[in-house]
Amino acid sequence: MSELFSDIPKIPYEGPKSDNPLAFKRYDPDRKVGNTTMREHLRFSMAFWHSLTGAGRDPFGDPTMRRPWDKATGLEAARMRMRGLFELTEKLSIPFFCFHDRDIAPEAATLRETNRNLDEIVALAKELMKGSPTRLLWGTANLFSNPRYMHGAATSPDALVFAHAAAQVKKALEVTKELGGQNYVFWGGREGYDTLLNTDMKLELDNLARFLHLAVAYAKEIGFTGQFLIEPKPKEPTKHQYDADAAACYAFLKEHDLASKFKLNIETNHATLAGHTIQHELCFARAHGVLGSVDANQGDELLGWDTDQFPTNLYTATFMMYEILKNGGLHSGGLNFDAKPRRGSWTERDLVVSHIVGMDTFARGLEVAHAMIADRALDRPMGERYGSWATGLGASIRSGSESLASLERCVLDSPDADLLSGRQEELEGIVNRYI
Ligand code: XLS
Ligand code: NI
Ligand code: NI
Repeated sequence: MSELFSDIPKIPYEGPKSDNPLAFKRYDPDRKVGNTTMREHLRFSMAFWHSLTGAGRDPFGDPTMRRPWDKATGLEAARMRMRGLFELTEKLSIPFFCFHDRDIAPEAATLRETNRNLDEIVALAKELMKGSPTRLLWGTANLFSNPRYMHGAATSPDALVFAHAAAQVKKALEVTKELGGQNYVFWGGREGYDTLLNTDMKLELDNLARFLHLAVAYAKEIGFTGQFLIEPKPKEPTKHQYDADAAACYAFLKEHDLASKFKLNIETNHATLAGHTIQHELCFARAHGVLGSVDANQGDELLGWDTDQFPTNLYTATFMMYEILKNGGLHSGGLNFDAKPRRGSWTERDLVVSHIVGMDTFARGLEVAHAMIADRALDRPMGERYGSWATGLGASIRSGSESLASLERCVLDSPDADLLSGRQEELEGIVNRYI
């Protein structure tokens, strides 16, 4: 089959001394870090919507990107994009991709016809997979672009819209299974509100839970065994998104008896929008056993929206990989580049270089985090800090053998504890030393 990106070579690993923009400096897929290859640690994924469908549009301007399918339309463009996906992931040694139903095939006048378009492209993807190492990390349904979802999908005030969203998820689950998807994601596109003056919050939240239960039941019915994931985001497109952050999602899942079925897909830029660091979100998810997958990108600290930039910050990547390694890896999840080149970076080469830089950034973050963990560089001071809980009184409190009265007896006549320093600057210096 002829190449679509004929100017783009297979990207080689050339090592840290290379100055070739079209080569990896850190990402060497078969190299082991600890007992695991970089490929398996990092489980990179290309986001179909940004890399194949995204065109550089913004609220003030028309598309800027030049792509091989620019002159094609409809199913023909869709076929070219799917071929482009396999070509780019193979050239970049990216083992996975992710998609929304509407990214890969055009919507038609009725759902029946739309599903037929989807089937055609899914058949093509399946065919291409036969000759390719590229696999599906996760699928999802776009429940936010079509005007019918203007007031939400599962949380729409209109029951027929809920039905439409349900039908879309049914099909998206079927095709995700068909393509061997390892996870299925719910990002609450417009599941939130713009004003409480017109919003029955209780009904909407209950409907969201009903919707997720229906999906779980259908997955069971068709034998889809992939992991379900919820992707927190606090705002945009709605003023308040119900899945605001990891803690809000976890509380919602617990409340509605869904916690055993779902984990979280955590996105860097969404954490920033929620007023958290990504490390906080990953740490919270890890602590509660729901760290499922990651949408790896980065925001701009001066902008209050989801800029979806490619991740280039070594500190952030290091802290992310630290949490991921502490989690025992990503399991069925991965690092999905939910990221797009800037509007001004319009060439095919920019698209490829963006991925290379993102992959090298995480490969370096992996090496640094792994070294810090192997040396117990942060674990040792952490152990000292919480030492009082390991034995004596702390151990006794943890085992539940103390009461307010017994604790009062311990301190009534004794001087205050001699506290240890928090040593924050020293710890930051340790991280700097490893980076
Ligand atoms: C949007 C979300 C979206 C999800 C998939 O902000 O990040 O891209 O990852 O629906
Ligand atoms: Ni995302
Ligand atoms: Ni996002």
